[in-house]
Amino acid sequence: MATEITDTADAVIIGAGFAGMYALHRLRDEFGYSIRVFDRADDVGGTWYWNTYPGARCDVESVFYSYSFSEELEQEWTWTERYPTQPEILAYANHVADKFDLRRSITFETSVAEATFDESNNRWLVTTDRGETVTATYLITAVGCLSEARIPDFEGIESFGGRILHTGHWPRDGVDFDGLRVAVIGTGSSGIQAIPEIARDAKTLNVFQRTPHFALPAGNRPLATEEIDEVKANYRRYRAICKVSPSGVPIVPPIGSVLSLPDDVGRAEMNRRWENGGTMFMTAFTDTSRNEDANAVLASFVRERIRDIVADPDTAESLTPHGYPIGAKRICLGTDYYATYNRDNVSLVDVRDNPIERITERGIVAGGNEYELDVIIFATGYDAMTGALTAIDIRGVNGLRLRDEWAAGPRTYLGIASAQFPNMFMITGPGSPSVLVNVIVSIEQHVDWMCDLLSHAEKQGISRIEADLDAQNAWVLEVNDVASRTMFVKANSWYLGANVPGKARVFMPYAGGIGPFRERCDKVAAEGYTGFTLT
Ligand code: N01
Repeated sequence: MATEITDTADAVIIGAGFAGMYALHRLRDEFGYSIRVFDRADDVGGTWYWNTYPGARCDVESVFYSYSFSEELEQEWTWTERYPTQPEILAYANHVADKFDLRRSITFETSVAEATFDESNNRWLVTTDRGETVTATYLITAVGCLSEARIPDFEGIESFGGRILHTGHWPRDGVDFDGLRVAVIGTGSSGIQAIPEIARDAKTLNVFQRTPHFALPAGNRPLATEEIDEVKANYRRYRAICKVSPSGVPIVPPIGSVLSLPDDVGRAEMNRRWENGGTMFMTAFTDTSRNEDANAVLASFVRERIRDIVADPDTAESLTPHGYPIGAKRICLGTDYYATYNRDNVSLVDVRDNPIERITERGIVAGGNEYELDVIIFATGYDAMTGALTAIDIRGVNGLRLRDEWAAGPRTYLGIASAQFPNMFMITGPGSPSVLVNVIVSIEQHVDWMCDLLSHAEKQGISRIEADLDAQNAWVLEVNDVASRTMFVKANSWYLGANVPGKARVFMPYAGGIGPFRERCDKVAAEGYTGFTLT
């Protein structure tokens, strides 16, 4: 039986987070395309819609974690804190949706289940879980890099008599922890933000830690009016810096090689940056991201701070990261994170050597002890970068399935296209810098570059845009090569898929920085979209 088509569009966009919203705005309002956007949430915001856990905040400074495409938007929105809270970012997303009238093109509470490329007419056939079937010239995935939440497959989990939560799917009406015995499993960015907040309210908090992460003080604070005014007056200059910088934010320049500087000078700089808070601690020196001896200096400074802050020496030792370079796992920013372990109601359960054995009706069993609990919070992360894409049954030419093609690791050209999946574009796909940089700068670059390509295709009467296999193979090699020269490959992390049992161990993001990536993409465009076949 022929599939009944319920709608026809120029493009289907999957996801109404920051990537989907910007792609919608450009393609609908500038190109005049007919667009259907689908999102499983009941409103815009993507990651910032779902991550409403206590303490959720971005670790990119607010004034730079924002769109640059509209000067009017820049001037009318005023951030209140150095690092924006989740409610403030979501309010910003809502403001953008209102201002550009985005919601009328978005179908909420609807997931895309399948997308199949039809070679007979070079169109995608997109099916939702609500029974819609839309054909579109282009399929644009804006599904987020950290949106497929993961709960490890612990034995007995279904028998737990209390409440189970994941930081990435937090209840919208909040959770009252007053008087409750709570566990947090996981001490990555989400856990490190949530733990101090939950500790203030819960009766007891047990933190189950497998690998200690390096946490730096965020140094969050309200923004002064003069600071806001200065940024607003100079936004064009700041945005230009963000666009060409490696990480998508203006950086405080390094002062030199830590191995060459006198010890007291290096130490003073680390102290200064630690006190100031934020990730600029990581860029204090020129050599710490490539040279392990230099990196060890930075790491041992943080280890000393942990010992200074945490009163109990055994707990301090358990919280101290060893065995991998600082920055190899995503650096975390916290507020009172280490000091939280000095509270009487907080205990660290080190499950590195004694993993969680099972979950029972009453709680968690680890190291032969049963911890009785009312709530278990999984801060256990995501099937990152690929999980949300492979969850959709995407089929390219000859019915090839994306999830099969990527079984040994994702394969893309420039993180934006994949051979044999014509007319499909991934915003912040694997192979792009996205998660290693200010993601909004990355999103704008991807969407703008894709828009230029679509405009070129339209002018040339091209109906099929496909990445070449050779170009893709070369890009995959380059992504791996760039990563192999960094510290990122020296730890288990979600960048490598290491947090998902059975997932191929491949470094997924492009570690060369957004500035160099932009140059590379611009060169491809200037040379007539080399590495693509346009027919
Ligand atoms: O997830 P994670 P996340 N038993 O994967 C542990 C972004 N983000 O949600 O390290 C016991 O980092 C796991 O242990 P280990 C940011 O990019 C940004 O915290 O694998 N423990 C780890 O401790 C970030 O990197 C912001 O040994 C288990 C934790 O769970 C990304 O999202 C805020 C386990 C997972 O850490 C993901 O962060 C929040 C098991 N079986 C998130 N399985 C900001 O902008 C996993 N773990 C500030």
